[in-house]
Amino acid sequence: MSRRKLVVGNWKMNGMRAHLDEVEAIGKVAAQHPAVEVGLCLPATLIMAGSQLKGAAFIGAQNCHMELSGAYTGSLSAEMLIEAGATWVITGHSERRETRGETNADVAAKSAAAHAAGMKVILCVGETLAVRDAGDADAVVTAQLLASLPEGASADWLAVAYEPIWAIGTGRIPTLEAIQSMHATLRAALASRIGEAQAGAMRILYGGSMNGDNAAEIIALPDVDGGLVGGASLSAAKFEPVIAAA
Ligand code: G2H
Repeated sequence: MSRRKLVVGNWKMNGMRAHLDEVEAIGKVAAQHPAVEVGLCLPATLIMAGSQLKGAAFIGAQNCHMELSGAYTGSLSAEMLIEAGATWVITGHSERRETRGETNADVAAKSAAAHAAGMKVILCVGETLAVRDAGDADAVVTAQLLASLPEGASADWLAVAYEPIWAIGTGRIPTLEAIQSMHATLRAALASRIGEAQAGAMRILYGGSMNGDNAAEIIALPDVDGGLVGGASLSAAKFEPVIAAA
């Protein structure tokens, strides 16, 4: 099964208008690597301006509400994000699951709402270090994925990101064997829910301290289809080697 590599920057709560030149530069890097699908999930305040400068990259958001409108102070709907210029959205990032109490059901509802509005989705899952050390990572992450997966999930509009929480922003990554093993486990779990063909077509990204030094060997793994990249996506100079490695 050939799956187009997908490399997406997650700027988290980083980026002011002064950093829009990096968006433009990353868009130009993306144009030099047409075999790779490249995107940047920006803070909401930069989506509209970033979408004017994005070049060959797509612009995404980092969260959306599960409703299309209503009395939800401070929230943004998928329709609003689309109008601003976002075509993808991250759901279920551990930083939201942990600090905002987002549940698997919330993640499924947000993912479904985003799809209904016309967005594509990167759905994140991952285990804590305690779970990994207890030997429960496969079971916990599989359960998290299946409980977070929206009805009708399809490789056309949904990608999964496996992000071990203990690897996020820490400079630590699992062994290559552990990454491949988890991705294969998640693909098998997807097959049990959406069938072999869809599971074989669905992209599963790795996230957690991916950078220009480690991206090539991670993305070369048979069940790794790209990366969700935080710190190393904040400038074109850091992000280019990750994109080139894909
Ligand atoms: C994991 C990743 C981006 P970083 O959260 O989603 O961040 O690459 O900084 O570990």
